[in-house]
Amino acid sequence: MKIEQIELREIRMPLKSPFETSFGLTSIRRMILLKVFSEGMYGIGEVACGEEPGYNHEATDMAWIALTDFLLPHLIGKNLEDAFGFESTAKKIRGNHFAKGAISMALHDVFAKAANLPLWKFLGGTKTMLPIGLSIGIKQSPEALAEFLSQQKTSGFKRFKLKIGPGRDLAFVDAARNAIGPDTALTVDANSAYSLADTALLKKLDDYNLQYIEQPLGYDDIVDHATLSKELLTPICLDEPIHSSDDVRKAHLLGSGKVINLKLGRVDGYAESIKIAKFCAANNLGLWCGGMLESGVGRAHNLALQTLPGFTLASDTAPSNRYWETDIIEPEISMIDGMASPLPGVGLGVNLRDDLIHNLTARVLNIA
Ligand code: OSB
Ligand code: MG
Repeated sequence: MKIEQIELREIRMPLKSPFETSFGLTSIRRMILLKVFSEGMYGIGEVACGEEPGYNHEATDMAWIALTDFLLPHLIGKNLEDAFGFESTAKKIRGNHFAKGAISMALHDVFAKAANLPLWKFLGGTKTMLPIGLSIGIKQSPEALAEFLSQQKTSGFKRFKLKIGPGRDLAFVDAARNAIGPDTALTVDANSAYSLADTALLKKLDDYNLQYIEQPLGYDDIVDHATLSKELLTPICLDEPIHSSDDVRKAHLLGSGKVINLKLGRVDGYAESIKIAKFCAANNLGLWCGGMLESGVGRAHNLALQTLPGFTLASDTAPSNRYWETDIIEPEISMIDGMASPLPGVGLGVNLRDDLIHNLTARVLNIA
């Protein structure tokens, strides 16, 4: 397919309520929607990195430059054999994972449309019952967290994940465990806020029957995580340092974690994601799909991804109405009894709410 035109659009979406992690507070999400046009169709992807380089090195404004100055000049006008046709070019440009991820998403959407298939089937997905977990930002106090969780009792989520950080950890986990009871799946995500010097404190988390502890140590570390793994009974889940299937292979070799949080954007898109799902299945690693507070476009891609065999644990693809007053897609992402289904439409399977998107737009660039 020939890539005839590309549209880049930054949108700004106010979250229903601010989301706090150990690296910062987010109130308004700035994401970049990337559309590729070919043969009368389009495919769409989302750059889901943070507004600031607090999660990883990428940020919205830097991704815009990576796309306009370095990546898209190699894509416009190209005739691609298949949805992986941009991979070798993308590899020559180092880093900038979320920017590349959006290109991969858009290409897979448009190639799935050309094949007249739902994206999840185009990818080789087989799972149709997708368990969903909820990620919960750091609350003001353990009491506020317990109160929030009691309100979630009938929500159906298959797992609750608490954001934690130094000084906002044990008392919060204790309050959460008491609020939800001993059997509901519970995890924590530190977003790299601790070091090996905190081992004694992290060991205390073993008392709470957590499914896993996500990314306790350095955002680029897999070595100290291997040391920590040996000290803890609770499995470690890796998020930030995983950028490729090779990273998963190395982490597994070192024993850095038993569980992988896979984010499409963090690993450059679908090619590496598919390899990671295969590797995790073959090596008995737990796998689930993470989130970056995406709009419906990113959420729909995340649903398609987690239909691949290999996904074993509840994913962070909460329904649209968890974060947004109104999402930019129709139908919105939803779940029943904590389970979502892959979208049945051709390609990504959503319609864009262009009326809303127009009003949320901060800048647009058309490349032809
Ligand atoms: O570490 O998984 C993370 C949000 C922003 C940046 C990093 C993370 C998160 C979340 C939210 O945990 C997941 C979601 O989209 O619901
Ligand atoms: Mg995480």
